[in-house]
Amino acid sequence: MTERVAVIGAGPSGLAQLRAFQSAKSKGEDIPEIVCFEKQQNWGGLWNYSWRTGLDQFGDPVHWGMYRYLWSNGPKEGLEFADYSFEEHFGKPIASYPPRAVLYDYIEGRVKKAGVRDWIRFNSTVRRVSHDDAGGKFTVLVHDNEEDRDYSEEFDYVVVASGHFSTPNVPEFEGFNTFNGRILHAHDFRDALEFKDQDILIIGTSYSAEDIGSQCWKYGCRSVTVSHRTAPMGYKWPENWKEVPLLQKVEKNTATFIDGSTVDVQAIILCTGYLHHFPFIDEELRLRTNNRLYPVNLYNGVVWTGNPRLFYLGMQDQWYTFNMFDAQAWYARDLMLGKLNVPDQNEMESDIEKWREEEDSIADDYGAIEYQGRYTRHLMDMTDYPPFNIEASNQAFFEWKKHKKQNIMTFRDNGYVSPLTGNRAPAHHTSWINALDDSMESYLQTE
Ligand code: FAD
Ligand code: NA7
Repeated sequence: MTERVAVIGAGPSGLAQLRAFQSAKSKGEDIPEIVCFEKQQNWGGLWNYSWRTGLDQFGDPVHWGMYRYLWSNGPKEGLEFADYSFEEHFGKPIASYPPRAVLYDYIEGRVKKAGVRDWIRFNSTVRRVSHDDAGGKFTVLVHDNEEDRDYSEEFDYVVVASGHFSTPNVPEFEGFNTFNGRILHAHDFRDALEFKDQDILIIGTSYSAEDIGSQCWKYGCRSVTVSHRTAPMGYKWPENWKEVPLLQKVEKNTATFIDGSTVDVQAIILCTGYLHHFPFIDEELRLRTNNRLYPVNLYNGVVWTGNPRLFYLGMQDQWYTFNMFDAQAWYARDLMLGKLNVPDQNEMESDIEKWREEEDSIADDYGAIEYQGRYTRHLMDMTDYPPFNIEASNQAFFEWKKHKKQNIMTFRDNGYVSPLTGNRAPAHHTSWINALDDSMESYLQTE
């Protein structure tokens, strides 16, 4: 086969695409040439931690937004690769909320075994993707960061797997210029110890707000105030934690909320989400969406309807992650291999509309989990991605939701049933509140 595929990004989504092709190859199938461009020095995407914030050593925006002491915010039973169980990787059952380094090791283990590293060009930032309608090819302009050199290559297919939790959404509030402390976005948060003995204000009520607040509390901040735009999170918080309405203004260290209440704080952390930001993709090929379960213009959540040789992986708001990216990658692979086809653009758009209408009628988080599980199964059913027990994954998510409601500071002490092996994960040896060492060595200890 002489066709060429460009994969942009070697995070969990891009690596899923590489593994999907390698899996077909190992079964004797003829596959195209795959070139994966990764701007960082290593694979793993967000799971590849760095202390850096702001700009990287080459002057480009830092991709990473993960921080020290991060433990999975959902159960690992909701993201387990169907072709590579946690038990296979670690040689024993492990607890359900692995810290970042443990998940990184798991992600890396599968692709090391598959032997796809040679398909990746590291230190290579994609600067532009354009399409020549006459010639039918994509041109990908790449910057080699080490050599400070630009070059272009042509491809038959492009898979965008550059993630969408890296460009911060940064609102401004009145008086920020007068604040006598640090104002940062979650993207730049690295070490909770920075805020030890401080009173902190968090804006936002989603995963980052909940987890960064919990981290700071665990590592000794004096108080946490969380300000909401729509609704409070409503968990049973510790006594030095309160939820307040939206921030109205800041004067020096005093924050005033729209109900007139005030609090003095030394740091403000904006946990206000991220933008889908793809400045390197030509306008007519560029995905424009907010963070939702079924973005526009992506047939089966993956195929760019304006040009079905362009794919976007992992662009959904995420309950399911690694296994959903896999299902998407296997599906995209089979389209590229010509084993599957897409209908015409109108049909694709009306199918998308049906999924989006359904999404709009979802009543609660349980409905959203069930919906994304169903979407993942829909893709999985079309390919040879090993079928796994979606109901068991849904169940793990449902129990996770209940455990969070029972106690937001101890939910990570629970274990769930693997959708692959059917085994229930053991409890971690130390309660999350007391486990200050997030290293892999510590997590994998049995006592
Ligand atoms: P990413 O992991 O973002 O990887 C994208 C890759 O593309 C990166 O390596 C990047 O360097 C590269 N790239 C980007 N632009 C270019 C370019 N122009 N040229 C070349 N390369 C490029 N999910 C969970 O399941 N559990 C969790 O606990 C969890 N915690 C999270 C915590 C935080 C703080 C954040 C931000 C996200 C978290 N997530 C979590 C969700 C996370 O999005 C997924 O787990 C996963 O990392 C998404 O994989 P991805 O490959 O789509 O994107
Ligand atoms: P999310 O899940 O997109 O949530 C963003 C939050 O920020 C949400 O609570 C929003 O409130 C809030 N927000 C956004 N803009 C504003 C403004 N202008 N004012 C006040 N509040 C605002 O992002 P997260 O970072 O929490 O999570 C993203 C991923 O990172 C996730 O997958 C995790 O695994 C880690 P709203 O409810 O819309 O009023």
